[in-house]
Amino acid sequence: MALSKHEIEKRKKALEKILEAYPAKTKKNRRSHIVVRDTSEGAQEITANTRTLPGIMTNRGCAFAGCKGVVLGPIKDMAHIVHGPIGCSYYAWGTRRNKAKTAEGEVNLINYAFSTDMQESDVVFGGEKKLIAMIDEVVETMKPKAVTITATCPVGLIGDDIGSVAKAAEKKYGIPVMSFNCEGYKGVSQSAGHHIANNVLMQRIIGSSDLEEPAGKYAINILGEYNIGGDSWEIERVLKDIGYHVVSVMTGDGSYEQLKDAHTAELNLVQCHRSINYIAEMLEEKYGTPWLKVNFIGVQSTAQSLRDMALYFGDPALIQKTEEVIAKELAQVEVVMEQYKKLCEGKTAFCFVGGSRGHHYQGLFKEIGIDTVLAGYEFAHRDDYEGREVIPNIKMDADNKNIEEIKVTKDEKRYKLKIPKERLEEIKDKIPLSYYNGMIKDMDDGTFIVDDLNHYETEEFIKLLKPDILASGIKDKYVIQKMGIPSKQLHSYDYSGPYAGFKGAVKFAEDVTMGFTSPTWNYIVPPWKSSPTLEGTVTEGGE
Ligand code: CFM
Repeated sequence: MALSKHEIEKRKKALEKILEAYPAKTKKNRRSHIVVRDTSEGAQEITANTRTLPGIMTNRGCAFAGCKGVVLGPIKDMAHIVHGPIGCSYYAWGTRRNKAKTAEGEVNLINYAFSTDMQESDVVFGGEKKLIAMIDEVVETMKPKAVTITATCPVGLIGDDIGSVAKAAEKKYGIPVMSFNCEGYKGVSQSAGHHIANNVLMQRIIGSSDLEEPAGKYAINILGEYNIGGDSWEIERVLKDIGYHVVSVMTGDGSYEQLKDAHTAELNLVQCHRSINYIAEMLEEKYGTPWLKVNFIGVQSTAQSLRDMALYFGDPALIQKTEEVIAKELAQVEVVMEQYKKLCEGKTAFCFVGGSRGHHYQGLFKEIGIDTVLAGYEFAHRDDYEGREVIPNIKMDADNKNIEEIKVTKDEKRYKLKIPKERLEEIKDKIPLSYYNGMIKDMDDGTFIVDDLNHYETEEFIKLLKPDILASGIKDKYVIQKMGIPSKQLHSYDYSGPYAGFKGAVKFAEDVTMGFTSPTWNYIVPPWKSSPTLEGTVTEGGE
């Protein structure tokens, strides 16, 4: 709900109060990462994708997490070897819930973690030998379609040449072996790792098959969908029902075999803009395939995205089929959603997730009557907040320059317009083609937008806004629950899901409602409610 001018001013003052606890320099820094939504100010700017100040308890991950964990990890028929100490792999193993399945007899390595288990002696004397042995073992026993080698921090520090190890292994085994210098420190967050992974996938795999025409009508790729809790399966179920041919999903339940054909699609859908907009842009540049920003989180957004897709292809039969499928799906979910809405109506939420969900889930919350009063991203860039129109104004710093910007050129043989030029002109203002509007413009006056929200601020904003639920991550979840507030993990979905698409929305509504109605809360007494946090007595004479 939008607040009045007076209320907005009050919020701005409250923010100043929260920031007062910081030393002057930190205060200045953090103030630039926080916006109180105020449409009277016009376009509001936020600082994003810069270093977290030392000492601040951030929720961010590292470049390695973004490269191996996020983008590469879900590709099921490739072996993802982590060159580094075991801790990096232990943390990354199975925690992201990017599900994958294969037909009997096909390679599916999704449940494995391959690590070189670097020891102190490898750090001192070099770890290349160990890596070579690891590749031999993995290729011989697992028969992967391709191999990735991802570097963790010590690898970059000691200078192991994973590039030449990869090259030699590729020669030896005749399958692609790709190296990724995605050492954790390579960027300010996992965002850097996304970019590094995007570059190599584009250079080495995408478009590497001989296929010239798509194997089905209305051929699409789904980009930035990682099948967390089965999300992409639910999305694909609906798309296939309408008649789309899904060439590849990047990278949820994805495969090397699918990725090779990705150039044949006639449209690229982009769900998570942050993690994969690089590939979307490069596909457009190289093959002329436009990308469409979609959002399959929430009933209304899903229906809207399906309509946008149908409009792009413009075939009356497809448009009609789309409406039929939407009607059929809505008939199944709307009544149920209404029931959950009755139990959730009027409540408020914080929606703070990595780089895209902080925006996407706000609509779904709204559908069950929950207003988002604070939202933000851990590591997104200004365009994810303010819209892609700000990209030319984003300042490059040393950290950004650290990540290679690769340039792709038009593939003279394969580049073609996927739909007639006049048609493109006609629809370009009606659907978000090659454009993302960002989060801020969708938020109500008086709400907070916070970049890289930290633990101190989380507690302070909870005290100020008293939300009924927090959408968050594992690092802050239990602190929040100990404050007596249900916390819905929106990275792993707390072992639940899918939350995408029509049926996923119902599952989400059910889980959130359960969070509110669980009797657990009657048994939790936050420590400060039963005893003061500080106790002391003043005695005379210093005794
Ligand atoms: Fe994209 Fe993601 Fe996200 Fe992301 Fe992530 Fe994730 Fe996320 Mo956790 S790719 S930016 S790096 S939607 S792992 S599936 S939930 S922080 S908001």
